[in-house]
Amino acid sequence: QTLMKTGRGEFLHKTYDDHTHDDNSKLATDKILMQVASFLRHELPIRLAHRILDLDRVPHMKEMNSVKQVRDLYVTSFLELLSVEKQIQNMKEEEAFAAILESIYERHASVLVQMARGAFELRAAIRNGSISHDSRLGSSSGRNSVKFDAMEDTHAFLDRFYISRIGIRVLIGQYLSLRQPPVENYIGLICLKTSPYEIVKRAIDDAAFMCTRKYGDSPEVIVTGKLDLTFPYVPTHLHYIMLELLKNSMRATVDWHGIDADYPPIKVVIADGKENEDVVIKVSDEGGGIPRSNMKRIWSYLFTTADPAIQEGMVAFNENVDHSIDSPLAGLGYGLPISRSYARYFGGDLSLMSMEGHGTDAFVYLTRLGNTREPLPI
Ligand code: W6P
Repeated sequence: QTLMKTGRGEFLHKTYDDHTHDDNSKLATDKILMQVASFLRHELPIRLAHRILDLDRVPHMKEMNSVKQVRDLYVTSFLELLSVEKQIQNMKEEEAFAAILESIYERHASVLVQMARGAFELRAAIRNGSISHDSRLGSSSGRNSVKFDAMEDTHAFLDRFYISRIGIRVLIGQYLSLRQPPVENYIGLICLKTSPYEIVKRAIDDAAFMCTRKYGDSPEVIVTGKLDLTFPYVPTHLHYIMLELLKNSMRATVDWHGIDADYPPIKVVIADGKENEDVVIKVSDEGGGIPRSNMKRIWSYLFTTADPAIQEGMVAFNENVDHSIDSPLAGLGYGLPISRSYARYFGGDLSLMSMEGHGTDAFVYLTRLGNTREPLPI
């Protein structure tokens, strides 16, 4: 998004247009790629440095091996970026830089799972009392003592960490896909004509496949609203969010009504506001709802019932944007908070309204890309 908002957006558009038939297109594209590479050479070390400092400071988790390993990855990538000249001047340098970014992208693929392991260890430590829920950090009674709520502060840390990771991966992904041959209607990762209906249909198929694999059957899904709507978005992000919601709704419906029951259909509505306003997708189920006292747990990285060592049956075959098969993230209970971070990253949101004893409505708010600034953790 930074690439689109800093004036570089202009260049990115030209990459696609000029590519097509212009004789000068190769030169023009090369120049743009060198500019984008130089921008990333500047921007990425800053972002990595902020995460390294945050990792250094987070109480308890900073001592865990899984978290230390993640820190080491960040340091390695930071140093790799610093080893490159600040200005990328020719295409040989640009290619070398792209190769570095590819290896960084790969190196960080497992970070979410590693951090989840750390969070799980922390939760276990809080449960067995070796870490107290509230503790004082710094001098025990002096002015510098800071109250630390293990649950809330760790959650906030992980939220910052994951949203920052989304941003870093969007920037790298955007640059690397710009280096590929142009695809119609795409600028890098962004599809200018993302169709919520098409994505919802695919997510329904995927969720139904997983639900059937686990329960032997799956509820019907009815989609209504603006089926012909298209808007600029990153399709992989939207697919991730919709798949997560539909899996949850299907599971709740089957659990609530029992295997072999007649299931009330899940209903999806696609709507859009006035020009340049939000696109909203609602997913409604009659799966019995969530007790209000459980709503906080739904969004928590720490309060999840899942154990990283246990894989659930409803495993996604393309659950995350890393396109991994049978994602190791499945069953961690991270799907909803990560989905919300995806929505928030581009200025949208995800919220759940529940009627205990009846069902749940999930609302996905999406912004047309280009209308918002990138939210960065402080
Ligand atoms: C439920 C629990 C849930 C979470 C997310 C989306 C939908 C639903 N339905 O019962």
